[in-house]
Amino acid sequence: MASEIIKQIADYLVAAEVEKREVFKVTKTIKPDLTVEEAYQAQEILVQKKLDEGHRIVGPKMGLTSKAKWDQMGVSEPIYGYVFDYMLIDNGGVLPFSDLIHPKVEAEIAFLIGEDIEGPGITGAQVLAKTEYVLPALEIIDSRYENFNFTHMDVIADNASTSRVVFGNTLRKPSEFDLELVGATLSINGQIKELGAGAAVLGHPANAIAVLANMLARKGEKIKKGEIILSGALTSAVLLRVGDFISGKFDGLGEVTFSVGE
Ligand code: 0L1
Ligand code: MG
Repeated sequence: MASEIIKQIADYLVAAEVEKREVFKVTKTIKPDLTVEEAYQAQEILVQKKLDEGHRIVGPKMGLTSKAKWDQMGVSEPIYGYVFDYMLIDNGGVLPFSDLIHPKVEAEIAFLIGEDIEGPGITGAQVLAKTEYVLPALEIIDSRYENFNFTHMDVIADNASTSRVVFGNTLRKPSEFDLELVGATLSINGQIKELGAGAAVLGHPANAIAVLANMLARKGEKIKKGEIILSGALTSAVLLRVGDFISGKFDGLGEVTFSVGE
C-alpha cells in the first residue's frame, strides 16, 4: 500500500503533464530519499490515474538502455514506463508543440508482441521467438522536470519521460534481418542530427525487451500479446522546435516522419 507521500508524488507529476509546466525534481521538492521501489509505486499510481480517466495502454517502453546513459547517470539498469493511446501521433502527422513542455525526439525500434512473455530468466532469443513484427518508431520524450534535470528515481516516477510516439508503417518479421545491425538516421529539416544502430540498445534491441520482462516479473507482471513496445533509443535525443520537420530513416524498416506545429 503506497503512502500519502508517494501519492503526492504521482499527483505532482500528473498535474505537471496536464498543465504543461516543468517542475523541480521530486527528490528535491518532496522526498530526497526516494527509493527505486517507491519511484515505481509512484509511477503505478500515475498509470492507474490515466487508466481511470479512460486512457488505454499501448505497451510498456524501455528507457535508459545504453551503457553511455548508465555511466552518465551512475546507474546500471534501464527503466520502464508506459505509452498510452492518447500519446500516439500518425506517421506524417503533426505534433502540437503547445501540448508539451520541452519535447525531444529519438529513434527507436518497436516490437509488436505475438505471445505473452513472462519472466524471470527471459533472453533476447526468447523475445524474438515471441515477437510478431518489429517496426520503426520516433519517440518524443518530454520530462516534466526543469531542464530534464532528474535522478534515476525521479525519471522512473515521471513515467520515464514518456510523452508521444510516432510508429512507422513498415512491419517486418524479426527473423528477416539482424536487428543489432539495423542503422537509423534522425534528421531535422533535412539535416542529419543523429545516427545509430540497433546494437546501441543493450547489444540488441531484443535484449531490452527481455530485461523488461524480467523487471516486470519482480512485481508478478508480464509482457502481453498485442502490446507494442519501444525498446530504447538508437540515437541521442534531439530538442524540437516549432516548424521542425523530423524524419527517421531505418535500414529495411522505412521512414517515420512528423512535423512540429504550434
Ligand atoms: O525513453 C527514454 O530513454 C527516456 C528515458 C528518460 C531519460 C530522458 O528523459 O532523457
Ligand atoms: Mg525512448
